[in-house]
Amino acid sequence: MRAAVTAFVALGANLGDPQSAVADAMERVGAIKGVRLVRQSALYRTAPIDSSGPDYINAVVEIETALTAPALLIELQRIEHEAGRLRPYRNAPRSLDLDLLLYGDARISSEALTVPHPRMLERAFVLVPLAGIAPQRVTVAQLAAVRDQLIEAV
Ligand code: PH2
Ligand code: MG
Ligand code: MG
Repeated sequence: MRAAVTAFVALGANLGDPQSAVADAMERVGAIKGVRLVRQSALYRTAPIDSSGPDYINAVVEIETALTAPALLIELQRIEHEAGRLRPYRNAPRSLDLDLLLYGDARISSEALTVPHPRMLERAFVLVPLAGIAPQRVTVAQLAAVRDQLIEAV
């Protein structure tokens, strides 16, 4: 088996019952064959950023995985699809969004996938939960840069 890689996945939802969708998705990510759930953040209620509709519920999980990044992405997209995710337009309100933030220290730039996630440093809804479970991955300056964005633990 491939050596396990530590990766981080961001979860978000703002349609239907977003709290259940995110909690359920955390379990589903942990149930992917070749993935072990290492840590899960608290759930946070966050104001939409460059998006519309109700507040989001956001969280981040740390996993260990034997899957390649593209194989992991396919599994994450399957879980989004099973949660009823539609993609009518960019940043549309969604029943579930799963974004691969970090995959070891890999830098990936393909049509399907960019890692580290290109907008993660601009978003309190990623940095705050990430800092909660992996403080060594986020700096005080990065958190300070997003402190105007509304976010509260659920
Ligand atoms: N996701 C987006 C765009 N805007 N805003 C919040 N608060 N939470 C999100 O998960 C989110 C967003 C694109 O994926
Ligand atoms: Mg996203
Ligand atoms: Mg996404």
